Amino acid sequence: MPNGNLKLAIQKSGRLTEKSLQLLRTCGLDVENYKDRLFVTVKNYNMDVLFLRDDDIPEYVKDGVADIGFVGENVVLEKQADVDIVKKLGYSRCKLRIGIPENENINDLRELEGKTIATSYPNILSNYLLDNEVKAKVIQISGSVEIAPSLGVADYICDLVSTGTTLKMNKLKTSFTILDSQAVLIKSKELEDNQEKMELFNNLITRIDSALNAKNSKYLMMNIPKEALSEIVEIIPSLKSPTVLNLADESMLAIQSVIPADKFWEINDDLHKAGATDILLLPIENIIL
Ligand code: PRT
Ligand code: ZN
Repeated sequence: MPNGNLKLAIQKSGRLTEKSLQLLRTCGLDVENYKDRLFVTVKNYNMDVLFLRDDDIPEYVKDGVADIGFVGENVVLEKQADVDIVKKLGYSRCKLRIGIPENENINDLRELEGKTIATSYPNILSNYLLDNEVKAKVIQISGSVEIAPSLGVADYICDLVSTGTTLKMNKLKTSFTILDSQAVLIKSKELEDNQEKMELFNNLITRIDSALNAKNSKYLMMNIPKEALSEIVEIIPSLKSPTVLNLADESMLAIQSVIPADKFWEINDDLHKAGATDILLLPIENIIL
């Protein structure tokens, strides 16, 4: 497909796939059903989406087979591929953590000295230990790392954790965090040499930024008694000054504002106390600042 289209690699099937497609659709890109395809061409943008195993994405982007990719930061750092990490995408958050038997305690990183740690992330872990001047033995295991201590293969493990259930089921608990990870946008170093693709890329970045801004915001609407205006404006944690509109009932006003999504329940009671009624909280698709 040497067609001048921007080539984006995403995970074919796994934890990142749905969220990656969702982000593209929020960016207004019409990505058709991808099942059993190696790639699809976006109908309304000069872009091809390649479906790959997540482990292969950094290398393909480095080699220019794909121009850009959505992939876990943990994979990018482990593969040590020479690509640019452009932006954190806010989904598939997890932590790479040391896991230890639940009956043990570690308070200081130096207590890892001389221990054997099993992991699928030997590069990230070894670098972390080196930076902290701790000498431990790192052994690489490609799957089911969490069973290594009970098999007697390792003292501790270093693995991705999100809810912690897997560790618990294996009588392990979390200790130090080695890396806070999430999906990131990576880009080939050679992309800058291609002006047409860079235009497509920059336009995509604008769309991604607006989608990420919107995800963290909600649209708040309410009616208030006219005399409560200054009190209510104080309560609302708005991005900009709220919009104030007259209503047919001259004793009332309508207020509209964009607020941080996580703040609503903190201010709801105060809004009611100040006399706000008919409060609506709406999702926002995109925000172009
Ligand atoms: O087939 P392919 O190679 O493409 O996929 P994969 O099986 O290698 O990867 P996949 O789909 O499992 O994960 C893709 C990415 O999702 C990872 O690289 C991370 O960036 C991210 N992610 C987020 C996670 C987790 N959360 C996660 N919890 N990846 C793996 N896990 C595993 C972890 O390894 C452990 O086995 O889930 C278990 C722990 O989960 P909890 O909830 O029990 O703590
Ligand atoms: Zn993988």
